Amino acid sequence: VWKGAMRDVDTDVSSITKSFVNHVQTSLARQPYNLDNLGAYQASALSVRDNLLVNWNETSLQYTRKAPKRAYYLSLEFLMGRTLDNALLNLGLKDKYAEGVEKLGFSMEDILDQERDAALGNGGLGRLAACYLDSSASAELPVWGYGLRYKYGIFQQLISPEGDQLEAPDPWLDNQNPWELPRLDVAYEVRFYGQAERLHDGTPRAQWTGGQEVLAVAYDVMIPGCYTKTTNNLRLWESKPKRGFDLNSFNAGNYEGAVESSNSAAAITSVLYPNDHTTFGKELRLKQQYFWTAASLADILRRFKNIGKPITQFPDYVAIQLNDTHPTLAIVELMRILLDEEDQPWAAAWQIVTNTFFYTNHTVLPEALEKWPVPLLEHLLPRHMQIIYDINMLFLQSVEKKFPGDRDRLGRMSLIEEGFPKQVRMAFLACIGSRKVNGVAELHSDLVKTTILKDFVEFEGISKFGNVTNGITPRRWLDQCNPELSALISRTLKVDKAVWLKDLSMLEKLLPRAEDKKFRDEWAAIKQRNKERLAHHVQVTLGLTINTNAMFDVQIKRLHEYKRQTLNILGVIHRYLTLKSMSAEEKKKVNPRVVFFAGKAAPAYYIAKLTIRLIVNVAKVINADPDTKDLLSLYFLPDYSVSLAEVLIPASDISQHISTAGTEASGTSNMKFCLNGGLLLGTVDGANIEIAEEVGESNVFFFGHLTPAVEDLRYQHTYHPVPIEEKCPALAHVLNQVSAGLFGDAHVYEPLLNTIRQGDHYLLSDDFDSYIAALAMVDEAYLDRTEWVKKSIRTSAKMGKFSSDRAIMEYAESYWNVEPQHVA
Ligand code: DL6
Repeated sequence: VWKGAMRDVDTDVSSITKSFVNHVQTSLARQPYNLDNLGAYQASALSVRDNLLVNWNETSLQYTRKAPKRAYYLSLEFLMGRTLDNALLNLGLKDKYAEGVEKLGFSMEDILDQERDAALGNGGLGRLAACYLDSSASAELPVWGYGLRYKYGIFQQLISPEGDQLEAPDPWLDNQNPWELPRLDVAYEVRFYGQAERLHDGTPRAQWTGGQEVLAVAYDVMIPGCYTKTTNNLRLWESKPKRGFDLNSFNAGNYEGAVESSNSAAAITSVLYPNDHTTFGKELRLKQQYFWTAASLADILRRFKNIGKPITQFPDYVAIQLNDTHPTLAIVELMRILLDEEDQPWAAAWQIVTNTFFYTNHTVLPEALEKWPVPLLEHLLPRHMQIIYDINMLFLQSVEKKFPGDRDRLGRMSLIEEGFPKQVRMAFLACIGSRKVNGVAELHSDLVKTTILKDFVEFEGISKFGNVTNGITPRRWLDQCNPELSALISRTLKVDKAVWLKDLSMLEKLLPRAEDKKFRDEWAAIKQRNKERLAHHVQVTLGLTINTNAMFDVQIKRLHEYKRQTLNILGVIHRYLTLKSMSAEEKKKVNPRVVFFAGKAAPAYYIAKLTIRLIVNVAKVINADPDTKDLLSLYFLPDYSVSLAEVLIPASDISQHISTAGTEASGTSNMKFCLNGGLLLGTVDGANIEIAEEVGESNVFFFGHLTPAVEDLRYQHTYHPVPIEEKCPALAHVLNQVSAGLFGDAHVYEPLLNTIRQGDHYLLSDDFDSYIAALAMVDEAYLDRTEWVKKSIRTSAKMGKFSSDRAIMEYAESYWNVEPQHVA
């Protein structure tokens, strides 16, 4: 059993209670005898933090002393969720703290429930970043994250009685955040606007002056590895005015003017943009991107300089991973520093840059590919725009050399897209400024190479383009969210969880146990208790009673047309109509099913919001229908979050991942469900494919058209449309019932239904019949409960590949060239 990451003083329960009481009296300035759960949470967090701090300091010291090559993960989103439980588990202290707080009259569960999620992300991309931090620390890799300390994270979602999504701010910092360390001593000035003048002195140098200067102040968040002393850092930047306020304006009686610039500085990190897969070209968003990349690079450079090596060796000590194109300005900023401040010739600077950065693409959807208007960039970052033009000119010259006379190609590959206004294509800039580029699942990486970056593959060669299939951390997504299953696995494998949680392929040893009735019964009983835990949660939070004898069918993710929640709800309506037409005898053979949805829609995404409204209103009708409610019920759980996912995922029998083929880059919740023994109903898309390869196709339920067919089907929709009544009568019937007002609001849903009737870009009418057939296969399979549990065990047992430990080691070895550093 690992004993390393505890301070000696805190290894026993009495030290823990002492440290708890001490924090109550000193840090919180409260009396222990009338402490509420929130106070108890804060005291526990501060006490745990003391342990983390010791390890964090030792880790930093080790990195400074040994100066290994380090990697930096730049992500505009880190969807961390709660920290206390995770920290306790990674430190191996959970049981002791539970005992300690119980002695003081508290329950660990109530304490954990007090913590607000750190929801600094929209969805998969931000949660992936959080999993990678956990895995990096657990693998003892010298990796730091860099992001923004948004005052408000992703909005809170409320659902009105009519079924409309309403958004409220998420003031997650209101109760103080015990997990962050303000580092007022670590601050950098970041400039915006102003003038850039080339020096014309025979060098590529320029001078950038004037404009607005803003301060970036560091807040550090400790990232404990699992059963190791290694505790890495996530550094989040907060924006602040450089000067408190303008004294001249204040003295002249212009009080508003006096604070204007300080307000505009503070606004930069005030809020996370709630858009997923869309870009809006907003100035504040661009300011966020530059503010964060400039501060992070300044910090990285300062650290590198402390080693005392020449700047040309920068890539030997630093690898920077760009999480999507959001941090692409870092490429230009490093060029600016190297040219204007470090006096490097252009070629040397470009050599350093292109050996430092690595770019991960997370989507091929055209609306998600970032472009910034040239006039906006010129105004906000005049020097950077000059550099982008220079990079583009030299780049196009080299393309011209390789493909002489191919003007179309030059137009396609230019960093500047023609139009009004002209726009900078950030994915192209990220690609040419990086040493390597990767997608996040096999199919997706192939699509990157054959579609959006095809010309770049032809120009730069295939070896620059790779794949790292995403992963999830088994610490949070099994041990933490499903402690009973974790304990069963440890008992069965006869090893401490410390061992298998760090080598998830060991789960394979569970495979023969699928044939062992006693094991199956235990497995099924745990699933059942997880369903009851979810039902209890829904009862307490929403006052609704859920039938835990039914199959739990779950789709939880951001609301998006490509993810096709609409297909799911139309499938539910189809099931409802079918049940309504059944005789009592027929109904006896039907599996009861409870369908859960959760997810947020971008506030301006009208069609996605209509889908939520339809789900909520279908639920009202179905759940109240005495003919069917025992066999089918439906819930939309508001305000989806990491914490809610931790309750939903272990309770699922089947989960849906039903994007139009070729649209979901990877998906990661699919991995979480399968790891927890839930089966997968999905399309042949993203990581679903690799999951099926691992667990065997007989254990997943696939349906729908394949990626190569999609383009052709869309062409048919446009040029040879067939009325839905003819093409898919079952779907037409469902749509007509909605139009006729079966779920109220006869006209409200027309814009949503018309996306299917006209154009049907996401191919619902093409996939509906096979979707219904797949649902029927799920029902059929669930009837044979023994076989179902076997499938569940086999699925979980084969999920080793999808540990984020595997993924992060691929980045470390094949991309960054970064090695583990053991902290003794
Ligand atoms: O790679 C993490 C995650 C994938 O699992 C999802 O399939 C993909 O949709 C998501 N992509 C984005 C793109 N956003 N931007 N920009 O969030 O990444």
